[in-house]
Order: sequence, then C-alpha cells, then structure tokens
Amino acid sequence: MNKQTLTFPENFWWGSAWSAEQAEGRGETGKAETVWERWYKQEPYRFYNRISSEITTDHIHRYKEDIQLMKATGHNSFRVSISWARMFPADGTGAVNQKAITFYRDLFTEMNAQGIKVFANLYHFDMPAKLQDQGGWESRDVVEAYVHFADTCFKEFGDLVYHWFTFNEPLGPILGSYLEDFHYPNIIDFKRGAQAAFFTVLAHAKAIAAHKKQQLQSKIGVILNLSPTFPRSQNPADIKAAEIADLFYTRSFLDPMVKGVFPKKLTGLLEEYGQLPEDITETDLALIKENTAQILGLNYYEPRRVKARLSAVNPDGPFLPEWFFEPHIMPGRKMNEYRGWEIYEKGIYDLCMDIKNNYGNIEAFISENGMGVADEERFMDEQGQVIDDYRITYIKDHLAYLWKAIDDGCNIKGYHLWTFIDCWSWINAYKNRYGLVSLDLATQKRTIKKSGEFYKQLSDSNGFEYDIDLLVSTDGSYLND
Ligand code: BGP
Repeated sequence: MNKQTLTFPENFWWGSAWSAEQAEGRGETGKAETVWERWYKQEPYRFYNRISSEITTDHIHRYKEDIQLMKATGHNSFRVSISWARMFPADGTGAVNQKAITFYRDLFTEMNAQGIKVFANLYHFDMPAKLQDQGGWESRDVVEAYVHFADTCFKEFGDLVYHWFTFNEPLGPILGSYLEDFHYPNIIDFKRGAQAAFFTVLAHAKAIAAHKKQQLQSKIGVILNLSPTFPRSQNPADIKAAEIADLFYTRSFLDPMVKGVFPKKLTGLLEEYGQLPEDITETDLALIKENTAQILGLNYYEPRRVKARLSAVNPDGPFLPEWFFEPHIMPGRKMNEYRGWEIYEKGIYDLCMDIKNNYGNIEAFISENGMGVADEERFMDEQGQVIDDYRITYIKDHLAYLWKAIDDGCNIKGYHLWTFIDCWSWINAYKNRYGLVSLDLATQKRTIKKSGEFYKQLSDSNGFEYDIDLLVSTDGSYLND
C-alpha cells in the first residue's frame, strides 16, 4: 500500500456528457423526425425492450431540477448536444425554431448561473430523417445544411457556450450505417461510407471556419472515440494487422480533424482496393487543412487488440477493414460483460501520450469514459439508492492513470463521465445504466447514486486518495463481489 492524494490541475473540468436524442425527449417545441425515430417506427424490435427516444430522460421538462442535480454531483461543466431536428423542425433546413432557441437559451443561461460551463456539441448521431433521405453525409447539400445549422447556433448561443464541438464520434455513424448494421439506414458499402466520412470531415472544417468568423471567445473542436491499438504479439504479421486497424479506426478522423491531412498509408490502401471516395476537390482539401480542431475531446472506453487473420477473405464479400485483421481476445482480460467491452485503465494513459507525442499536445480532455451496468436495482439499498462501488472503482482507476498522464506532461484539462442521469443508449435503450444519478423509468424519479456522492467529493477536493502501487497492476475484481 502506498496511499497518496492525487491532485488535479487548478480549474480542472469535472463533469459529464450526454446528447439531445438520448436525454431530452421530444417535448412540445416542434422537432423534425430523426433517423432514430424513423428507424424505431420501421423496426422497433431492434431496440432493447422496444423503448424509443420519444421520452427518454425527459430533460426538456425537467432541466431546472437536473441542473440542481448537476450541482449536487459536483459538476463545474457539462456537455450537451443541440438537436439539429429541433432547431430546424421542417426537415433540418428552412425556418429556425424560436421555441428551440428559447429552450436552449434558458438551459444554458441557467447552467451558467449555477456555475456550470456549457460544452455544446453540434452533432451526436441525430440526423433529421429527411436529410438522410437526401443522402445524409454522402450529400454536399446536407453538409451545407449542417454548416447553416452550426452557424445559427454560434449566433444564437455564442454568448453562453464555453466550448463548441462539431461532432461526437464521427466514426460511429460510419461504422453503424455503412459497415456494421447498428445505425439507420443499415447500408453495407465501404465506399459510400468513405464518401460520408470525407464529407463529415469537410463539414467539421466548414463549421470551424464559420465559428472563426464569429470571433467568439470559445474554442471549437471535436470529440473522437479513440482506443489505443495493441497487437497480440510482436510477430510482424500481428504488428502489421494492428497498424492497419489503427489506420482505419484511430487515424482516419484524428489526422484530418486535428492535423488537417489524411494519413497517406490509409488513402494508399483504399486506392489499392478501389475504395477511395470519388467526390473530393482540391478546394475541400485546402479547407480541411486550414480549419482544424482547437480542442480535442477523447472518449475512452476500451482498448483495441488485434491479431493477423487466421482465415482467407471471401473476395466476393463486401470490402471491410476486417479484411486485414481480426480482433484479439486477450486471455485474462477484465470485462464489462454487460456492454461487452474490455476494461483496461492504462489505455487512457496510452491514449493521452499518443496525443501528446503525435498531435502537438493539443489541449484535450476526457470527454467520455464510463461503465454501463444492467439491472442496477440489484444494488439498491433500502432508501432506493444504487450503491455502485464498482463505478467508483472504475472512475478512480481511470483517473489515476489520467493523473499520471498529466504528471508526464499531457495537456489534459478535464474529465467528463458518461453519464449524468441514466439515459437512452440507442439500440440498447435503457438496458445498461451509466449515470451518477439513477432514473426510475416509470416515474422519472431521479436519485443520486453512491457514485454521484463520490463525484461531488472528488470535484470539491479536486482529487482523491489512491494506492499508487495499483498503477502498475490491475487486479480484476469489480462488481460488488
Ligand atoms: C458513446 C456515445 C454515447 C453513449 C456511450 C455509451 O459511444 O457517444 O452516445 O451512448 O458511447 O455507449 P452505449 O450507449 O452504446 O452503451
């Protein structure tokens, strides 16, 4: 045992994040149909227990109470997303919705009044369905509609927002919609996905250009889901497999959005396999080069472990990144079985060091990290409080490695947990609960979990006591056993 107090830099951002579609509920302001609402109408059986995003955590009606809960759980900052469909209820374009402006202005004003910095994200998987019908991110018109939406937000809310983000996890919709069948409209087509990815990067650059024109005090950046990639072994075939997986999943958005250029190895590979997007102009590339992220959010949940493929690829099957590698299931790994994700705390350190060493030590923060657990009622005490010691352990173990990364020179400004109050998790709906505050779905009653009380202490003391010897070992036991 070697207990030490791990103290974080002054003014560290303690908070959490969620998104409009996952928490607001439809409300009465008027809102265009989103791809999630459309998909639910078409295939409700794809959603856990057939729960849609109609009501979710009903934040739109309860935001004042929720802001009090943010304070009670130690938030000095919080990330929301602004719903494009709510701002432009006709079909994502046309006239702006005054009722949506009033809602977001009231929400942000109240957050600021209560000492909670507003981190506003412009896109979190929630495309207006009619714009998806026009091609979604495969369409230049949709890029222009997004930039108009972004520009409107800068003008309407620029005085209230501390930092802006163009996208949350832009890789997610590409994987979900074009490669892995977990987002509407469930296309399997790499080349179309590559075009959509390219236009997402272009939309990011154009939104940054629009933000610069407004000359706001805030910074603008992007939030990426990044996993450090580990080969199974030092065998050259495993190393090559890991290098290619890393290009597809980590460098694909990180390089163009932060450095302004696409990795040559990736574009070379796509060219060789005839998968490069066709609609790319020199003007696009120049815009991307000039307008890069000023701040970077890092969503970290799990490492990526990879090995060389065992079997040959079916040349008649659709092209996929997995043509070049297979996931490696590391013997002895620690799992969050509910979500199927490995828990590897040191990965947060490796990720931060990558950003320090290879991306100019850009100002960054952990924008998501967290543990979704099913049936948390099991852990309720007689007063109805969830005693989630496993979540407290998870947070501390990750924060200890984050502290070490900062100690080793990483430019990390904060930590945001996923999430604040249990919210709707896309196709998993309310299966896994992530919150510092539990939600009774039937009554919408909110109750602070034990982790919420811990988070308040953590934020108040800007640190916590930790057995620093644990930084070199991981022991495995988590769930209240
Ligand atoms: C991230 C998303 C969030 C959130 C979280 C947890 O990838 O940005 O929206 O949902 O993951 O994942 P899930 O909800 O799939 O369990």
